[in-house]
Amino acid sequence: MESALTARDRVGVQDFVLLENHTSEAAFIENLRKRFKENLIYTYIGSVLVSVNPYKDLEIYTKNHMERYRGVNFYEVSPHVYAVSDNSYRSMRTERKDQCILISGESGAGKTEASKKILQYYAVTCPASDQVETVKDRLLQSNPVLEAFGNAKTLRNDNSSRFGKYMDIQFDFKGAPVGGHILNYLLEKSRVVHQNHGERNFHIFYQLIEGGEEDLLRRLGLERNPQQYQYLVKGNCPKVSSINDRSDWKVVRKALSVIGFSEDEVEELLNIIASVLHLGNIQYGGEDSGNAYITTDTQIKYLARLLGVDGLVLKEALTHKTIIAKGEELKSPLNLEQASSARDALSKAVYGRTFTWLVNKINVSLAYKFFISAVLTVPFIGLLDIYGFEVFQHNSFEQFCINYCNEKLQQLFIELTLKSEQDEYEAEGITWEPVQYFNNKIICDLVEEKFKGIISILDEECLRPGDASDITFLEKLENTVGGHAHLTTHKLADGKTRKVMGREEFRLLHYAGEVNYNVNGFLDKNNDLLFRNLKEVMCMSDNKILTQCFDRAELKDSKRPETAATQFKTSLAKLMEILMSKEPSYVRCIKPNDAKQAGRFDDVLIRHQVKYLGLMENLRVRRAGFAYRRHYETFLQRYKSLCPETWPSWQGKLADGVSTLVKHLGYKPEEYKLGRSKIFIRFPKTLFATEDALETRKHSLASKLQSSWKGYS
Ligand code: AOV
Ligand code: MG
Repeated sequence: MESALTARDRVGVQDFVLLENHTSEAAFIENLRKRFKENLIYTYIGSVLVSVNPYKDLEIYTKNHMERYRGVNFYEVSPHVYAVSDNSYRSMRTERKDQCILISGESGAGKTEASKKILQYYAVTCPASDQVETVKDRLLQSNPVLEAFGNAKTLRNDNSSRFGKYMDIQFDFKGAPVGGHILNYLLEKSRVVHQNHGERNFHIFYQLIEGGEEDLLRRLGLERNPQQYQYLVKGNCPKVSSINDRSDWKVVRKALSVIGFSEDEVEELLNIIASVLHLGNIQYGGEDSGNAYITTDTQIKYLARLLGVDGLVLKEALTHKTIIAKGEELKSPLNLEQASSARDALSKAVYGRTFTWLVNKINVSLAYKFFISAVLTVPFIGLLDIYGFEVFQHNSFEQFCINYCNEKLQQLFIELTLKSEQDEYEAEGITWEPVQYFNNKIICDLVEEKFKGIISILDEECLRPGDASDITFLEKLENTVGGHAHLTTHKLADGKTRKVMGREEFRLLHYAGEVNYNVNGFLDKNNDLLFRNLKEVMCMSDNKILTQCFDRAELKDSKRPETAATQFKTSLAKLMEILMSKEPSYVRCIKPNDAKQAGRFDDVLIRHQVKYLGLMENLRVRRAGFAYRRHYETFLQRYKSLCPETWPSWQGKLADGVSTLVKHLGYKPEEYKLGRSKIFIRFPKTLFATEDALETRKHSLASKLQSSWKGYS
């Protein structure tokens, strides 16, 4: 009977730590299910927020909700992404330590939505001034722009992020957001020229075609029908029911002006977008083995005008290649296949570089104008929203990079929550029953290790002259790391072959599951080369964006650029360093079903995510562990005024001071432990009570002071 149920039976517990049977995965899932049914999508594991995508709009993101979480301690209100936002904000303010909020989960789990909610929370609740209003607007408006150019419909998510994003929000001494900076990671450029069945190209193309004004489309030489464009028909999916390209276009146009793009810049940006579509419609004639020639002159005419280049030179560059050998320029004609891939390489390069330009431009607009070198350091809150782990029927180089990125993030989570936490107890001499967990470092190493890692082997094949191909790369993988526990190829150690796997595939056993990668295209995508003469044409362009994207200096530089995977590896390593230097908070997103449907809680799918996200281990460490820890000095400094023996200063050993202080505050022995250099506090409520006592003392001091002032007047 419903009425006989206690609230706990019906809605579950809001912190898994309170779960009676905390070691049972079934109980964990049951708790998630109960809450999900009641539209309670958020639950804590200590300070980690677990979020289940509701796939419907919930009335929990209003201004009233934001107010409810503002300045309130974590556990006094129901779990919410706003509570995490507020907690990070207050830690940044009180401890003056940079924060970061790491949002993870597989594709479609709700990472991007969560990051937007966090940004909105800061925009609404943080103090403001005129200048700050502009910054807030720009921060918020950078989202629709980057999503238009960097997100697309995939089979997993109608608005899937196809680039990784790390955004720093800077705050001034009053706690007002005053600037921001975005780092972007490896855009999935191949989508510009090819989409799998049921997927789309980047949103911006459809927005422009559906929403662009008549005279704009006329000027760009575009028709209002995505089916006309080769680059938009591959997935056979021009319309998506959850997306309104026409109204999104208006949002993006407005956002571009708010961020500070001039009309000229917008015009040049759209010229580039239209040019990519025209490039895609260039067709070639000629036999497979013979020389290719262009059969579609209209496109060349539009391209020449939109990009401000000489049509003939462009035509020549799209059918020939030039290389410099022994200081001499050699030109040779391309066959049909080569010419098509040269055209596609140009489209990808133009789009990819324009995307980077866009991010830089947004960064200029977000830059904190009063930032004066290191003298005036401003605290940051970083928000990480990357592409989630993904598995398709056909997985290629892009999935390999995306899933590798997720391995790195999982590794960071393990390092910071499971490993370092337990290491610290040990270092501090706190007795502790270790919790076992799967450490995915072994997979990260398999991918990125020097010489023996998959990326190294791939690079080696990319640099090897002669007969190197995707297949020789696979063979090298087989020979070098074939016996690795997390890698399988179709060849067995005894020389026989495995039937379950394609001849061109290798399989990685990722932390989140098995993925078969088809090596077809790995070398080309990793090389990411553009023929010299195509670069030259772009350098000659009148388009001001392109002249910034294609620098003449690049033509003189004979050094081979780093491969795509190695660049990615290096930028991820830098990202990890940035994140390690900040105080992290976590949002762990879970996808409830594969059908993108509201109200459906798929047990198998959810259990799998709970497992690979390491949530049970996280809970175990949390249950047995301590919610807070502070160095003796910091703790004493902050709370010494609450005890007559430690105020105004403690002369003895720090540990003794802290011991005296907490005894005076009435801490019970089970509530805390004293380590070598830190005090460990088991429950948040203990620290909150101490914080409240401090507040009360401050207030009473302030009112005493006020009344004594009144006495003078
Ligand atoms: P992702 O960022 O984790 O996937 P999104 O944040 O784009 O996933 O979420 C996918 C879709 O789920 C959104 O477009 C919404 O329709 C819905 N959704 C997610 N969170 C919420 C929420 N809190 N309330 C209502 N609807 C939500 V990917 O970028 O593909 O890895 O790479
Ligand atoms: Mg996303």
